[in-house]
Amino acid sequence: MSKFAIGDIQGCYSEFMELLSKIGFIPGKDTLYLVGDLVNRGPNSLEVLRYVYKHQDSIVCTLGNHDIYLLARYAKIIEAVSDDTISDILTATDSNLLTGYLRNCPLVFQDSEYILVHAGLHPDLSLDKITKLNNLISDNLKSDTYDQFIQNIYGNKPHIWAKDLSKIKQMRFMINASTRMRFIDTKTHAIDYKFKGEVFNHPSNLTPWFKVDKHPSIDKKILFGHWAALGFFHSEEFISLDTGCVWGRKLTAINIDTFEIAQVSAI
Ligand SMILES: [Mn+2]
Repeated sequence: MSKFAIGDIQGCYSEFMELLSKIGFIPGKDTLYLVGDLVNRGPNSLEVLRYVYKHQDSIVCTLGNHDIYLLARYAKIIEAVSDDTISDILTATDSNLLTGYLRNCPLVFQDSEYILVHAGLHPDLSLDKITKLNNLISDNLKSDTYDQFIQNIYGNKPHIWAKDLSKIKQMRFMINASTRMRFIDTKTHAIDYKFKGEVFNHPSNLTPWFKVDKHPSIDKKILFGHWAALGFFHSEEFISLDTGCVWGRKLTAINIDTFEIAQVSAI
């Protein structure tokens, strides 16, 4: 009964299978936490999604920006971006089941020790607020009118949190924070969408979201991905899991009971 967490897979199915065999993952016995971005940019997104769908009873997955992109493409809300690699999912005979699975994944998942999220938790949102917005967004994604919902939540604004935002703007902010955020403005905590570089070489007005004092109600360790340039790190409060497999680097798993790490190189 081991519990593992794995970073951004992004269609790297061969490496995913190699890593699962390396850690000895047994579906039905072990549990696997995935931080999202199962699909896109890599070569075998459809196979990754089918594996996760098949073993969903042993897997917890939070949504990443590329997973939401897939839902938006499936709902025909946006046009294809030139480097996307998800067209075989859109035309697959089981596309409805696979996207249906993603629509049932949360943005944020908590157990007694960990919080799982793709990009991060915004420091201006209390854990209570995060939980409420997470549930509200899940209800909308599961509903029959999810395509209209996705249309409403697509966009960069608002990038600054305010308590008096309308519900839809609160949800848009929450989705962007939990699936896209890396740096935020040191003063306003505005989400920055431009700078994707190294943590030690960032503009002085920006700070990584996890370096801001987090809300005192968040007393669990946060497992996150989305930030290939950051790579793996494990601190008192955070485990960063995206080690850039799709960019030719590594796919990383951590046993979250023993903190043992396993990695495979990109093929
Ligand atoms: Mn991402």
